[in-house]
Amino acid sequence: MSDLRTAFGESFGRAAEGVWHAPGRINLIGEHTDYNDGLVLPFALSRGVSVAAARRDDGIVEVRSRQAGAVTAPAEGGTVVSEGWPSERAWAAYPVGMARVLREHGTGGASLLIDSDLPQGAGLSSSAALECATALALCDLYGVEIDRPELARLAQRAENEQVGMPCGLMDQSASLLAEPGRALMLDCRSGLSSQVPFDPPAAGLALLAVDTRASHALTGGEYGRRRAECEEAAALLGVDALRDVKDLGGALQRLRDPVLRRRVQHVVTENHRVEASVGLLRAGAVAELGAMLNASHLSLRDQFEVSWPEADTAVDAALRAGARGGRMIGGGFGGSVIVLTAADRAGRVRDAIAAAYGKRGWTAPEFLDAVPSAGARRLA
Ligand code: GAF
Repeated sequence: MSDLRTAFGESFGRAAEGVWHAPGRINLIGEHTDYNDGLVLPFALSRGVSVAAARRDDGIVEVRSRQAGAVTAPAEGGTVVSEGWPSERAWAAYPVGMARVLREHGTGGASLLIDSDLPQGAGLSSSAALECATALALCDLYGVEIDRPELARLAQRAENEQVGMPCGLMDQSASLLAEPGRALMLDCRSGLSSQVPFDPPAAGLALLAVDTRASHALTGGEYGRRRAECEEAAALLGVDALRDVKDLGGALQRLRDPVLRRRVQHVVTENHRVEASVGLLRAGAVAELGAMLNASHLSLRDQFEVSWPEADTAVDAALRAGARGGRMIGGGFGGSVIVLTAADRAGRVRDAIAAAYGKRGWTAPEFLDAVPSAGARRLA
């Protein structure tokens, strides 16, 4: 990180006051449940976004990225989305939007140099990592104290209001609250969370993350459409959120629209799978998680309809090669899958996925280490 500090000095011609880091995430299970007030079980990756930063007294946020470009914008003002930024500035909506939300809490302008080792569009939550690293930097620089669950809500708000992406609370919470060797069981209604031990190698297992190389962009309409369908179904069923559906059979009978029925079926059963998965992990039955991952994938593919061909092919190839389970993660329509396998079978599983891709002439997938790692923190 001394490297980023030095680069900041060279880029801005003055010293950084500190360096902050926020990780990307993998969601073990609980997909499209967060904005339904439900349950999720993500953990943080070792990769993420780092920010070197220093205050400015002119009320300006100047963000420079080692991967993207440079953008200057006022720390105070309306929403980035209403300003209609062109696509080459879109990445900067996350830190600038974060600064605008935190402005109400007493932060101000800053110069930020951003570095990321997360593949973009891989569904590993690079946007939330960018928001959370920026949020920590601004709060520390201005001595503003906000507890982490609240900061996660503010980062979600920045993405909802400033960027215009109607995401739930999962990604920001994972980035800010995760602990090494643990998955985070988060109740997205109450905001309460607990740490669940998750250590596949200790059980002779490996969790592979596979970037399917089908890039996703959730600001597109499908994610928002799913969320709207869930809200419509909840309203028709007379509940605040799909979290509150207790009698699934009865609810399905009351809904006429087959699309809404499928959405409800996914959300309700996915919440159950999160609870069951937490039970398995707490009982030390990590290998049995495989069946939960498989059920989640089928539900996301057939009921929620957010999977994509590369994900289905990767999961299918992994299972044929003897993996215990696998599923798409994140919002869908591109991004990554996870695969749980016996550690001594991991090589064979990787080869099988690569071969399935080769047969179809697709760009080779990337395999990442998925080790539950620390949440966001100050590095220097
Ligand atoms: C994306 C969103 F940002 C999350 O809030 C969550 O809804 C996820 O898709 C699906 O579970 O990552």
